[in-house]
Parts: sequence; structure tokens; C-alpha cells
Amino acid sequence: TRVVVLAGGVGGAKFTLGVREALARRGAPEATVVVNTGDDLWLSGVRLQPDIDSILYALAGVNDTQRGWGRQGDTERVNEELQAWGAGWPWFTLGDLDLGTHLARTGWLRDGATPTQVVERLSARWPLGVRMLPMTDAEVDTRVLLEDGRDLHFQEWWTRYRATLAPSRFDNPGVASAVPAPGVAEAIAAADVVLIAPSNPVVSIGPILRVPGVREALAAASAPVVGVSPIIGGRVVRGMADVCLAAIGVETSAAAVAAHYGARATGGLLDAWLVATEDADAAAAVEAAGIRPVVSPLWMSDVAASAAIVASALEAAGV
Ligand code: GDP
Ligand code: FO1
Ligand code: CA
Repeated sequence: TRVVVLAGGVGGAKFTLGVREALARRGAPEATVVVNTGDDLWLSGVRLQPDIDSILYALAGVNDTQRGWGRQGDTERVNEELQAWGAGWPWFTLGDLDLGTHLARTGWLRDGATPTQVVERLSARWPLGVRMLPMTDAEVDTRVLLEDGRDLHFQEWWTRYRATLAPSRFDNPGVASAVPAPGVAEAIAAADVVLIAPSNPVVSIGPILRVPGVREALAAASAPVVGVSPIIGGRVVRGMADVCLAAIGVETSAAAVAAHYGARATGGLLDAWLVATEDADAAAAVEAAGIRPVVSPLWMSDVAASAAIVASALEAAGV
């Protein structure tokens, strides 16, 4: 079974653990996770890839599950020193172990490796059981344009202001001239099923879909495309995705996010959409939008729960 997943950070990581677990019970499984790199940034001279690292650390079992980012049991000695120099951002913490990853990555990039090659090298340390690909090798940023006219880097808006400043638009400078990373279009073309993780539809899945060629590859794929709702009971499970959805005029509901992705039959993305048991009444609206609704528990409370969600998605796809 060849599975391709489009994913962001925390929701993407929990879902990817479920993909690995669900596929472990099948013969010759092959999973490729296409990861958002729209929140990547340069800080204190190093390249950060928050969503790549969230998935990498989770698959390796070394992630900080409490915070949702960074390494378990990390310390902040170097960060204190950076703060003392006035380097970096006072509201953004780089853990010591996490900095090891950033230094390794930055060194390899300076040696001429592409982001795809860097992700491959980062993936070789632990037996991840899943292939990770960045969405693109191009540097793509996320800028948040505020209603008051200010223009902030996504990380500043998200971690410093906790998404409390009203956004009017999200931009991805650099994306228009980007191409999918090597292997992305090929994996989608060869897939038996494509899964859209329950990640932030605006700032995680959005940038992946904005890379020219990705939507075309999905539309042309012979595999069914099955999405999983990041909204349960009309609420985001964690984080501030509701603020992002509001900014693009999409209601925080399972049906509205499905409609935002659109039905494959009418030029959109989805063949089927998993809605939470709590949102069973959204099934009719999903169906009316031309997408097959599948009602299922969607809480990724542990790996078994995530694997059960993936099993439902694979069943919906008929694989
Ligand atoms: P980020 O890059 O770290 O912001 O993470 P993602 O974009 O991958 O995922 C964030 C989204 O995951 C949030 O908006 C939540 O709605 C969703 N999410 C988190 N936990 C769960 C869960 O247990 N079930 C579902 N269905 N969605 C979840
Ligand atoms: N999130 C925070 O809320 N505060 C931090 O200090 C912080 C540091 C950080 C360092 C490396 C990294 O890969 C991620 C980090 N995050 C931090 C998480 C993060 O950047 C966001 O949650 C995501 O980009 C949003 O998807
Ligand atoms: Ca992210």
C-alpha cells in the first residue's frame, strides 16, 4: 500500500504516527509525508523547519509531547546566552538539543545540500518508518497582513502575539516561483491513496497546495484523496487555526473546511472527508458539496486512536 500524506506540524505528527502504526499491519507498506515548510525561517544564523522537526521528533519518539514542539527534556543554556547577546527573538526559545538539529541542517545547506537532501540526512538517524519530503526546496515564507496594515512574520504573529492580532490575509512570498520538491509529484502519481492530515487548513495545508504543480498532481492522481477534519464539535482541537480560518472567510466547522478544500469532481481536492462523531450532523452538508462523508471518532489521543482514524480513511479509499 503506497500512502501519501500532506501534513503540518503537531496535528500532522500525531496523524503520521497513526499512519505508521496502521500500515505496520500490512505487507510492504510505503508512506511518504509531504511536509509544510511555509513556517520555516532563519533565526540567529540557523535554518528552522518547525513542521519537519515536529514530525521528525515525533516519529523518533524524542519530541516534547507536552509543549508540542522541540525535544523532550531539552535545556536552554545556549538560548540564555543568545538572549544576553540580544540575538534572535526574546519570545522565541531555541532548545540546546533542538539547536543541534538546526546547526546540522544549516551546515549541510551551506555545504550545498538541498532541503530535500537535508531532510533525507535528518531522517537517517532514527528508524522513522516513513519517508519525509519537504513540500518544496524553495524558501517560502508566511507573512501575516494585519487589519491595521502591519505585516508580520508568521512566527511573530503566532508565538509572540498568540494569533490575537486580527489578520486580514496570509501571504507566501516565494511560493509562486517554487516547484514541488523532487519526489513529491512522483509519490502522488504512484500513490494508492492520498491523505490530508487534520492539520491547519490555512497555514499548514494551504502553503503545500499553493506550490505550483501540487494541486495539478493531486487532480491527476489515480488515487482517491481522503481528508480528515481538524475541527471537532465546531472547534479546533488545539492552537489558533480558527483565527486563520476566519481570516480567509471560512467558518470553523467540519463542513466549511471540507467545502474550502472542495470536491474533486468539481475541481477541488477531496473524494472523501472524515468528520468527527460529534459533527455527524455535518455529513449532509459535506455530501451536498459532492464529497463523501465518513463519520468516525477523530480524537488522536494516542497512537492507537490515530491508527484507527487512518484505518477508517484507508477503508473509505477502498485500500
Ligand atoms: P502546527 O503546524 O503545529 O500548527 O500543526 P498542524 O497544522 O499539523 O495541526 C494543527 C491542527 O491539528 C489544529 O488546528 C487542530 O485542529 C488539529 N488537531 C490537533 N489534535 C487533533 C486531534 O486529536 N484530532 C483532530 N481531528 N485534529 C487535531
Ligand atoms: N512555539 C512557541 O510557542 N514558542 C517558542 O518559543 C517556540 C520555539 C520553537 C523552536 C523551534 C521550533 O521548531 C518550533 C518552535 N515553536 C515555538 C513552535 C512553532 O514554531 C509553532 O507552533 C509552529 O510554527 C506553528 O505551526
Ligand atoms: Ca506549522
